[in-house]
Amino acid sequence: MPAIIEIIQADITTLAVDAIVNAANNTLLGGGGVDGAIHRVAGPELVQECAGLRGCETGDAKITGGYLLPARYVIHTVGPVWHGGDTGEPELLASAYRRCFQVAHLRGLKSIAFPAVSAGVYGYPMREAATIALQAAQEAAAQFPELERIIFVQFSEGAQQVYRETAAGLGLMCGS
Ligand code: AR6
Repeated sequence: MPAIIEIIQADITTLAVDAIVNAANNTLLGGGGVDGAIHRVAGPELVQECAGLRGCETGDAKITGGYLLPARYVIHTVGPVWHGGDTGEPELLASAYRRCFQVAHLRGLKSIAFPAVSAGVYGYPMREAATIALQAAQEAAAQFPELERIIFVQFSEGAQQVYRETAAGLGLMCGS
C-alpha cells in the first residue's frame, strides 16, 4: 500500500516518527527557526555528530541520530535561499526533498516528517514550496514501498491551509 501523506499543524520536535527533517544551513552547525528548535530539544550531542559531517551542499541531505528527540533520526537538508525563482531554486528544493527520501530509504525508514523547507528565513513562497514538497512525496510514495507515513508539518494554520489547497490542486488524498 502506498504511503499515506498527512498534513498537520504541530511542532515537529514533538513527533515520535522514524525521522524528522531539519531545514538546516550549509554548515549543519545549527541556526534559528526549525533548526534551532531541533538542536535545542535534541541536546548538545546532535551538534557534535553534525560537526563530523563537514557540512551539506544545498539540495543534499545527511542523517544523524535524534538523541533526546522522540524521533529516532534527524535528516538534515539544505534548501535554497529564494532569489526570485530564476536561479535554480525549484530544482534545488526538489533535490533536497528527493535526497531526504533516498536517505530514509537507505535506512529502511517507514515514517518521515518534513517542515516547510526553505519557506521560512530562506524566503521561498509557501505555495510554490508546498507544490514541490507534495510532488516529491507523491513520487517517493510510488517509489519506496516501505514508506508508510509522510507527514508535512506546519507551524501556522495559514501554512497548513496552503498545503491542503495545494494537495487538493494536485489531486492528492491527504490525512490529518
Ligand atoms: N516545527 C515545525 N515547523 C517549524 C518549526 C517547528 N518547531 N519552527 C519553524 N517552523 P526555517 P528555512 C517552520 O526558517 O527557510 C535556520 O537558521 C517555519 O514557520 O526554519 O529553510 C537554518 O540554520 C517555516 O514555515 O527554515 C538556516 O540558516 C519552516 O519551518 C535557515 O534557517 C522553515 O523555516 C533555513 O531557512
